[in-house]
Amino acid sequence: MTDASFRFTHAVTRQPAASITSGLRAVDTGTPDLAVMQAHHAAYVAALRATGATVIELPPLSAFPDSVFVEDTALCLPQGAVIMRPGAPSRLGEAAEMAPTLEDLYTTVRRIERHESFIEGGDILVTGREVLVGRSARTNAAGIAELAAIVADWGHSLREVFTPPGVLHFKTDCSLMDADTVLSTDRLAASGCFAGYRVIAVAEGEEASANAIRFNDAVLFPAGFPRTRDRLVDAGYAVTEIGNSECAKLDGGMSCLSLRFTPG
Ligand code: CIR
Repeated sequence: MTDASFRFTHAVTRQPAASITSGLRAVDTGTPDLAVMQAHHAAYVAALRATGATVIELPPLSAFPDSVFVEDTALCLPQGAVIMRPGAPSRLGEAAEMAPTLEDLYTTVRRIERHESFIEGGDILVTGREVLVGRSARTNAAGIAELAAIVADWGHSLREVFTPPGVLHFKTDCSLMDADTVLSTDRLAASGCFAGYRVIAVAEGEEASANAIRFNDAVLFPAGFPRTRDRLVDAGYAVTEIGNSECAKLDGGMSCLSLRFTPG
């Protein structure tokens, strides 16, 4: 997949709903402020657009408090999109809400559909050579097996890995920086899952900055993590810092806020 793993013509986002205050969180660190989140979200969309991409902004979905985190609803590959089955019961219906948008853009849209299968996009890292999927509290073996069969039809190899205990998603702890380079926490890299990749380590104490995105020539990175930011800048990446204080209260970050793809 090489550059196709980080160069895209399109992104889809969804504006946060007022119900975001009821979003899921592992630990309560305070209620997210909608106005601040909206300002951060606007900066995020502007940063995506600044790379030259078309960004489709979907309207708020008040029935689904976590629906701003669109990444969990689908996996978008060059050959087609796959609609997920989120493992959080309150989020299961978000996937169907995303389907029409992807059906408008893609020729091929498939679905994770078995009753026993659960999988969320936050557990999936597509690199230049493979699709890595972390088993987690949201993503189970049945969901991974169903996805593996679909992506095999499209010529991709899928490798099952593990999301660290207590970590929401695989990509809570890592990000793709280019086809062969990942940004990762030490706790995740220590599992050996990135053997053969170049790994840029998140600075100690800045683990919450591991969720970033490479999107075309930009790296969108959460504000407030200067040592990790400097490591990325020193490695030659063009870093755009985006406020993430409100999404962080709901365990969300840069990757969660968009689907990124070149429709096929
Ligand atoms: C959730 O618990 O599902 C949301 N509050 C956060 C989802 C973050 N999504 C992601 O990492 N892809």
